[in-house]
Amino acid sequence: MAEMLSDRYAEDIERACEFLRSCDDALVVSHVQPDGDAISSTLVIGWLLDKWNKTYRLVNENGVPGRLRDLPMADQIGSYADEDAPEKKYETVICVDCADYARIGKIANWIAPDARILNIDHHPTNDRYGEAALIRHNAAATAEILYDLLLAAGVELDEQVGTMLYTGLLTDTGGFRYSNTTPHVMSVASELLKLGVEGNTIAERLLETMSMAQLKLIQRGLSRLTFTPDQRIGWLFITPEDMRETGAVNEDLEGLVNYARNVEGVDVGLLFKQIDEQSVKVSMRSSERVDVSAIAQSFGGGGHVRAAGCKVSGALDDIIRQVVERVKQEL
Ligand SMILES: [Mn+2]
Repeated sequence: MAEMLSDRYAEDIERACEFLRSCDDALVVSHVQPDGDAISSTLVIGWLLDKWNKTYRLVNENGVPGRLRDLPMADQIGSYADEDAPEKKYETVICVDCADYARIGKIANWIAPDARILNIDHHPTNDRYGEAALIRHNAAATAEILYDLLLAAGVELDEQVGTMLYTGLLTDTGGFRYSNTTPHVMSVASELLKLGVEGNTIAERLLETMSMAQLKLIQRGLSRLTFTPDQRIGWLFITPEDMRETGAVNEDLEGLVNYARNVEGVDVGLLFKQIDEQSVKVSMRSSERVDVSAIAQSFGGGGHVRAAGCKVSGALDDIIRQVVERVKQEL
């Protein structure tokens, strides 16, 4: 596996290891509304810093989504709202799974302006911010990069860190189904299973189980599913009332956009989540034909070729019209 990796990548791994070995009192942070890979990657860094007897703090703006709370060490990750601000701003920061620095959200308030930053990520739109950047665009997950890093660091893996890494791989590949499920991903997953990781239990919890609130939200979303006359673009929307009345939380929105995208013949699926009267979060999913990261970037967002997103200011109806028109231009 290692020989497939470029010299540049190997050097970046080495530099990242040096950064981690020499750091202390580090803030480990992932993006706002963290997903499985963001949480897993945060935990893996914490696990490694424990091995090396470093002090650190794990945090993100929103804390750990409910279905990820069973992960080892997950109770160590704090949220911006629930944690006390540090007395002194952090001078050393490790950002995982964050395409750009702004994606850490309000946590930026806890960080010194001249802080040393290590940036570990796999998003194609990552701009290599920070003092040290470890980026591999063709990695399926940040967790996949961290597996390479742990091997290079020469630490012995155990079931605990295996469970974290496996969770990142599983969630960012959609259960080992997306096109990013490479031979390398599968061989890493295989190594992790050998550590005793319970792949089936993790999959059951993260891919199969649904909360009642999530089901009710899907019900509402589906009742509004709309397509262009040629049925190549499909979309649905969710309002703040939907969230309130169903008792759903943000993580319950995950996968909803796929109901639009997965219909036969549809090239792009869109989910519009109204945040308030003046802003809407847009999630985009595409078939191989369309690069939604470019579309998202034109609205100030970013992401991957087949999965991207952005936040747009304006009224819901206007934004739906604008984004659908923009997608039409790409077909
Ligand atoms: Mn990721």
